[in-house]
Amino acid sequence: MSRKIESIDTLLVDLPTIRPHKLSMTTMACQTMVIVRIRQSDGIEGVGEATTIGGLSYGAESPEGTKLTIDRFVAPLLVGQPSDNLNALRSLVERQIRGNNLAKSAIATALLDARGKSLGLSVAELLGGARQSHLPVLWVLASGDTRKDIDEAVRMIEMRRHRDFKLKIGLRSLAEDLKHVAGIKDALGDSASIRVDVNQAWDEVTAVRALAALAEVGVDLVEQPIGARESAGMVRLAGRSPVPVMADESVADSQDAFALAAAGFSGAFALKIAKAGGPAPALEVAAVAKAAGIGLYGGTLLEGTIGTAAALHAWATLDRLAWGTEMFGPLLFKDDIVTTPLKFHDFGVDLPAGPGLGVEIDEDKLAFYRRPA
Ligand code: MUC
Ligand code: MG
Repeated sequence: MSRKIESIDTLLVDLPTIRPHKLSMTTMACQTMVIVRIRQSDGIEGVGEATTIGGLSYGAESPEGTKLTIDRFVAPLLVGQPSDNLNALRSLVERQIRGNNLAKSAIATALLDARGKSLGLSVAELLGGARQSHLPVLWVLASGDTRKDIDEAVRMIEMRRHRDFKLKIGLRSLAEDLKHVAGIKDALGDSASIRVDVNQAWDEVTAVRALAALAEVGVDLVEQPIGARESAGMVRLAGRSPVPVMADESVADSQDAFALAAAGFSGAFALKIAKAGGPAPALEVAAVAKAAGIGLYGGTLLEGTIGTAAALHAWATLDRLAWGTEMFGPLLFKDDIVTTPLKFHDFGVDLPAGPGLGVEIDEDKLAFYRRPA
């Protein structure tokens, strides 16, 4: 049966965080989600989500801009088109719309959800099939306070919710950051893996000194120490660092991945569906990494449950995630807009069962948290 895309609606949802989340470029007290609802002519609805961090402070696309891009440019292109061929729809969008990968990711997610529901298949099945149904999940310690971070980590380990932790650094002086990281590593010892994310805050000279000191302290991984566009510096740092270096903001899509790999980058890539423009393009980044021998990490832009589920379906299809995942987004928010939250246990999360994403919107919660139109 040939189904058509009948309508595409977007709305903004603001969910408060459980505590301030401090990164080098912003402190979050709330997360804004762009929720996309795509209705097919057979009545089936697919949902998608796009988020970023701190308005325009993390990336070049804001939630408000993403909503506008979808309403003004993507929806008119797609409404009325047959909804069954996702590759044809992707080509249509890619031909007409440059960049705007957050918008593309939310749309691709909603189309996959609708297609999965039409066929009775999960999104992971549409992407070739899951190789794992329980994925490891790290927690980010970002209260800004060493004592509070230690207490939070201890609680997480006791609950068997997380045992890998990422610390957000780069806002304070290097000396203060090193004291903070060493304090947490000393308190947790070998019961936890400690990684840090600098979110581009250092220059290369600072990074050289910092990488050596962080290795001394026992940190397992350093994410994005320098600017997103300083690819040559990322290659140099990864080549000389005593601790593995992960590219995050430097690697959005498969072309970035290829350029870094071809320039000799060794280390790890953080995959994000939002950066790449959807689950399928994010898996293309993974294919380049695999060919280049670069380790993978299932990354988040702090999506809520809908976006997190979409990413989990993609990461579950991979044969190896050397650094696990950080798909904890829904746990950072005080509430949720789905009927059944994701199940986090035993240091990981269960892949939601299909069809589609395997998650359903709670209309009352959505009505409560949505921004007035
Ligand atoms: C980032 O840069 O990794 C992921 C977890 C978190 O707390 O922030 C994000 C973004
Ligand atoms: Mg990062």
